[in-house]
Amino acid sequence: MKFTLPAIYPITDSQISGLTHSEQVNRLISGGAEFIQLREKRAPAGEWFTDAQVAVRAAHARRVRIIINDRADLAMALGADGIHLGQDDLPPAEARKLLGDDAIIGFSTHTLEQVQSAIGLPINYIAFGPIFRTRTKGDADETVGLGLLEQVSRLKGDLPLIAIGGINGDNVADVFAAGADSAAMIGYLLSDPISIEPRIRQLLDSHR
Ligand code: TZP
Ligand code: MG
Repeated sequence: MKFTLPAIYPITDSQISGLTHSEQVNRLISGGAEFIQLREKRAPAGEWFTDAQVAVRAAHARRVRIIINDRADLAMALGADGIHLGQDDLPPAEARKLLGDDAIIGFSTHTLEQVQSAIGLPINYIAFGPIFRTRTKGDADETVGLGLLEQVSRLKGDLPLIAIGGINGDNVADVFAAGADSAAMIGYLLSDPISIEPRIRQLLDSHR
């Protein structure tokens, strides 16, 4: 399956939005999202599984692809389109064995060395960041900045590159200028629940 990344990549967060994952997905899709990651760092699987199931069904009913942060077991149980893995999660090759050739597998990187090691792995994109300071991820790695992002964009070959961390309406154009194919966002898109739909629509209209 050919995988094309939309310019804006929303990631759900129930603490920041104050909304269930399924409600965030509904609002994001109404605003034009085509690819969404469900990310739940606090609730145990049993607590948010039903909500995730509603979110995945809503996405699939509207032909939107949806992947799960961290958990291959959840991605499989939910019939999600794939998974996003961090450096300390299941190795991408193992996740690929579990999820199959068609799954979308994303992989987080924070240094040039990690990017170099990621090239050749069975993944569909790399995420690089945090580009700017972020309050969303408590244990975030050191800020990498636009200069390193640009270096990654020259190094990564054909691998789609997602910039993440502190991206908002004012700096999103800078990450595209530095070579990112897509900008992942949490806080800017979700912190004001009534702005979710207009914000993503506006961003997608400007950066398609
Ligand atoms: N990984 C690196 S930074 C980050 C994650 C999950 C948080 C991104 O959130 P925000 O609110 O867009 O800075
Ligand atoms: Mg992870």
